[in-house]
Amino acid sequence: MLEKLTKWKSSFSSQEGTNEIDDINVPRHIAIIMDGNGRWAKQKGLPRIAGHREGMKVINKVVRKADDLGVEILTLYAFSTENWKRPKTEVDFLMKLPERFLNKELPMLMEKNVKVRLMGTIENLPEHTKRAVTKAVKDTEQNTGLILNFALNYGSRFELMEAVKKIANQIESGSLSAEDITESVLKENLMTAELRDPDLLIRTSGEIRLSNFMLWQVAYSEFWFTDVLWPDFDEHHLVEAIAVYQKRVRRYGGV
Ligand code: V07
Repeated sequence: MLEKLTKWKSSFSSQEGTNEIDDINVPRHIAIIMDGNGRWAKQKGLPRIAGHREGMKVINKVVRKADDLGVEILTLYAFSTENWKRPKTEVDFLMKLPERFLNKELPMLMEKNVKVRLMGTIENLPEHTKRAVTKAVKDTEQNTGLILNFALNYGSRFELMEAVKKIANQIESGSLSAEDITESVLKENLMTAELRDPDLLIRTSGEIRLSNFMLWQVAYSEFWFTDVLWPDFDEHHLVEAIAVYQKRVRRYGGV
């Protein structure tokens, strides 16, 4: 069998040595909980928003690397339905980040043929945020490369509740009967209807929980957790996560 290997030295790796990833078993959908921005700022004596700003810069690196490796879908948890509980000044700042990100990165996304899509409820967002994200989705609609899926004002329980409501409406209107509810009916009513489930879920900043993120979709995903704070995350960490993923899927394959 022909296996192309990419090798390089890594001094940061917990395993110390070369990180090898093979081009064949690259996870097709990677989802990331980008945690630790506030903590990063606090450790540096900076306001939390400085952490968010720094965290935004990381996305460019991760998108480029994921694209280079042939990842098909990259889902990023940008804002949860619970994040509204944060101080208003912080929420206001966060709501400016989609515009800031897109003003800077949309040319790169177009050049890389990246398709931006959203998951979450955009209705409740400030008008300026809504305008920026719907424009990005529209501008990149015809792109056929990496799907960059932003979870924005997203919560998995809300998503599941909405799916149940949609299904209930179909039953009420007579277009579906209760006996015909299958896993695929549920899947088709989720905000990820057109996407495959994540193969790999990454969470930064040392927290080992899902925090209401893609509860249905990660049923069979591999999880990779790291203590690295999101603003310190880079393409080498992404490669490390993929290398661990590949070791795990190869092990299953061997049995
Ligand atoms: C946000 C920066 C990354 C670290 C995590 C929290 C802060 C990019 C976006 C974004 C969202 C939608 C979109 C384009 C870009 C974003 C929020 C926060 C609310 F279409 N980063 N980022 N949105 N952070």
